[in-house]
Amino acid sequence: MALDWGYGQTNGPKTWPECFPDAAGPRQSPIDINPVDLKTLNTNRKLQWKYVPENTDEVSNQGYGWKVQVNGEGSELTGGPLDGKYVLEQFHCHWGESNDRGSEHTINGETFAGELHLVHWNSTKYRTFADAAKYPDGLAVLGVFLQPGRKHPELEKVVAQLNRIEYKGENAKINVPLNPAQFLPSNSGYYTYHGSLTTPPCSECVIWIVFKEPIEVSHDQLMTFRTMKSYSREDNCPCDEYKGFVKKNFRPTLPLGQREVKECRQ
Ligand code: 1SD
Ligand code: ZN
Repeated sequence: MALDWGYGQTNGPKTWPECFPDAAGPRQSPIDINPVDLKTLNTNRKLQWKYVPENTDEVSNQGYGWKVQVNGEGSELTGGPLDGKYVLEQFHCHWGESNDRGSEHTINGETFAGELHLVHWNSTKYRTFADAAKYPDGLAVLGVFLQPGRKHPELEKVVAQLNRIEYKGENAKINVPLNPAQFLPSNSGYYTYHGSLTTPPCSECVIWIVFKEPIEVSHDQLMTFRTMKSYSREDNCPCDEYKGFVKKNFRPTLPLGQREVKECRQ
């Protein structure tokens, strides 16, 4: 693959296995969640989270989207399908060219305008994020569907910085406390299954927890995502089909195979 991986014709998800063999594995994400195939999650432990709003650090342009890095100290995701404690590492979003698609997971074929991912790692068993990402129970990612509606005030704290990180490789401090708990739908059940990172290297190390209820973000917030550039300030605009904009960054769904999706009504 001559180009960096991406979401275009020549470097998109179909080409990823050439350079990242895990991408062709049996435990890939995202998947279509079919309500007919669900089993019930057998646990009496409630999924619980605690975050430190002051520990949200900076937002960066990755060339394929934005990512907010978090200092995970004091954060905690426990219970539900998880054993031990997982700490927050970062959060980011996936979106599409228009509001009718953009989520990575789909529900019975239904797509959403976007999907927010809060990426956590197992600090009970592993020493660092990078170490945890080598093991099947290393990461836990919370997925939240985005649908067009009211402006999301907490997300706006990220959106307000995007014009400062127009180009790949740029970053900006988020200078106000931001509470990631505000992204999680209240009283929502969730689906859980064993999967992978949805971007290269597509490592099969993620316990996915996908909330059933979407949250609302505004059309303008989604439009601002699409103004990000996929190349750095010193480079020429690539002549790709998106004219160098991050118009879309979702991976299409992969087969469930032998896996089970479990449902928790919480
Ligand atoms: O897309 C992200 C990627 O940016 C990176 O953050 C990775 C974690 O190292 O996670 C994937 S994802 O599976 O959370 N989409
Ligand atoms: Zn993601």
